[in-house]
Amino acid sequence: MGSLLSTIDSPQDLAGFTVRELDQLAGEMREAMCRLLGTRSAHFASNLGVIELTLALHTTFDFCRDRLIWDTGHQIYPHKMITGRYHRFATIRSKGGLMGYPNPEESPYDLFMTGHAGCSVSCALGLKCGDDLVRPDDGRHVVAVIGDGALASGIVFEALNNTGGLKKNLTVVLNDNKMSICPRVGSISDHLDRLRMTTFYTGLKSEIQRVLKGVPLLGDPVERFLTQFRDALKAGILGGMLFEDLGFRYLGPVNGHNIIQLQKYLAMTQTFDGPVLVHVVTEKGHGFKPAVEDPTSFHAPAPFAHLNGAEIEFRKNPSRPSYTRIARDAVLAGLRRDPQVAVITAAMCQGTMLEPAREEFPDRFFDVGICESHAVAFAAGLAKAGMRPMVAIYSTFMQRSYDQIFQEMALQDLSVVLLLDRAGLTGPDGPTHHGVFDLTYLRPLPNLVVMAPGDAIDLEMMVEFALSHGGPTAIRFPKAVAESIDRPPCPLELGRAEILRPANRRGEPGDGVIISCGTMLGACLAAADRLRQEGIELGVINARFVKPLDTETILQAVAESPMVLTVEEGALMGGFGSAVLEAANDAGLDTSRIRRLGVPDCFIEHGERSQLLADLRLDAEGIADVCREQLARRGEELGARGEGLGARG
Ligand SMILES: Cc1ncc(C[n+]2csc(CCOP(=O)(O)OP(=O)(O)O)c2C)c(N)n1
Repeated sequence: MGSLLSTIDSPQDLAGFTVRELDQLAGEMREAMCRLLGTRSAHFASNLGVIELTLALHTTFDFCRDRLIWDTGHQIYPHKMITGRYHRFATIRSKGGLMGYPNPEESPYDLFMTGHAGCSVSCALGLKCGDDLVRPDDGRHVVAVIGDGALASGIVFEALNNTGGLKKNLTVVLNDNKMSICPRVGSISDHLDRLRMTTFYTGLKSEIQRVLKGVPLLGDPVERFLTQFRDALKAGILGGMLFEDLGFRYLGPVNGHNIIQLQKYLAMTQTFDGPVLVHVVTEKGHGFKPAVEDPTSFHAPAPFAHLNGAEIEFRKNPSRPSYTRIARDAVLAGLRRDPQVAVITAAMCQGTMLEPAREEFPDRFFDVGICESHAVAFAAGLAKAGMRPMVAIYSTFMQRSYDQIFQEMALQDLSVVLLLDRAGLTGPDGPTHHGVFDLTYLRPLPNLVVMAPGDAIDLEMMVEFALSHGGPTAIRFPKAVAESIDRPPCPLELGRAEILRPANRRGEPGDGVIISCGTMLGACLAAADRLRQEGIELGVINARFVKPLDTETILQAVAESPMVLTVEEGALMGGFGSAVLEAANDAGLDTSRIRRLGVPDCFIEHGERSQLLADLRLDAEGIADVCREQLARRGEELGARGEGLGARG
């Protein structure tokens, strides 16, 4: 048989496909996934697991008009392949290419641009209610597909509760592959494990309850026996009791790799009145043995080369450690040093490299699932009880816990350490994952100390400092290979910046100063080196603390320098540069000499991190250019006023 996949421009092309043809198509989609992973890192195992489900959904519903939301969106590749994007599939996650997540700009089949877990049921319910109000005669079906990992998020239960109460016709497909990125955690996963054991159940709870109500309750001990008997009967028969009690009809468990079965039960959902949950059992990595055997490593693996069909070899990763690894090692050192130290992750044990902490300190390591707000409030509880908790969450996902950072952590002045990994531009994941807003949202919170290490040496010291500090702290670091800048040791002191090159040399004012926030420090030093060769002498300051800001050092630099450039890998609005501007303005200094470099007020696309940074001039070349520009502008201004650069102060 020839290639079917290349002939599919839209799901309509699947009409009339036989089961054999759909199975062949599924095989071709798997091959396309493997070819992709030969070139770049991408979400792999989750996508392999939903190929049959995707085909069944698109052959049962008409998503030209019906609505489909994939929770999180990392498992959208098969959907992209059959919704007119196969010819561009090889470009996925590269700059200018397809996004690795749903993107309404690419296709009307993608309704929301998403990447954070847990919002599918809420959005689907909103769509259903909206459609019922705006186009009540259309009878559109609305489907949300959610993984068992995302299911345990608090917001999902808010949505299930709301849906059950509204009794809306909504289909939730629970894609149960027994895994989050790491094995799923918590009691809901135990519940799902029990459900997987049961035989198919169609959710006729109301009928069964009628029968059960007929069982008479007599006096003790017969009453007790019958109550126990009734409960046992209920537990055995009402497989999906949790969902049924939330007002959903439960269908399942259904084999998620059998397209015919899937089509049958998905079609059945269209005939019911009220919300339905279809429990689909899939295998993460299905069809690719190494991924089935190790779904965690194959969630989003590094590019690999095939060997003998089944065996694979990963292309080499850089041997230098990442900032994540430096932070992890400092966390481990803290756990070893002090029995009161604990560490919490929200389903990102692998991404935060905390597996050794999980193995070595099972009592003080907590994976709370995809529940970031709970993670921070839980840490606050630990701190109140006398522990020293550290919460390792990516900057972008930490946004979920903002209210708990404010209320349970900062307002109580509790010693919780936030480790904001992936702060800055994260690269191929794109706008849903860039961690650029944390300084803006953390800065206004009283009590909170906010740090950004200039390099690996700083990061190590900051973790140690945070653990000994008697109040809430946050440390942000990027997704990058760690740099260690060669310089004399400079101990970390609360609210103190580090001067690497004085703005003022031997009593002579220099041409300006660069104030670096975070790991842009290396690029700032390199820019200063380049400019020195051109006769431009710049000072370089490593801010270290965003809050409290070292106003003494920074304001002195502003007062003495004709040009000040702040550099940060984060949103300009409300970020570090804003803090410098505010402080200078409060002190009555001339702020026109300050220029800020960072992420402007727009969402940044996906692409290699280095490319994206260069586009924003956040590399040595860009920083040097901005300095030249600013110095030229300043010179013109002073010239127009008849002052020379000698009147720098
Ligand atoms: C709010 C939030 N926290 C963390 C993540 C990181 N993350 C991406 S996929 C994933 C696992 C999702 O598991 P599941 O929903 O079961 O989907 P599967 O990959 O197993 O298909 C996690 C934790 C995220 N995308 N959003």
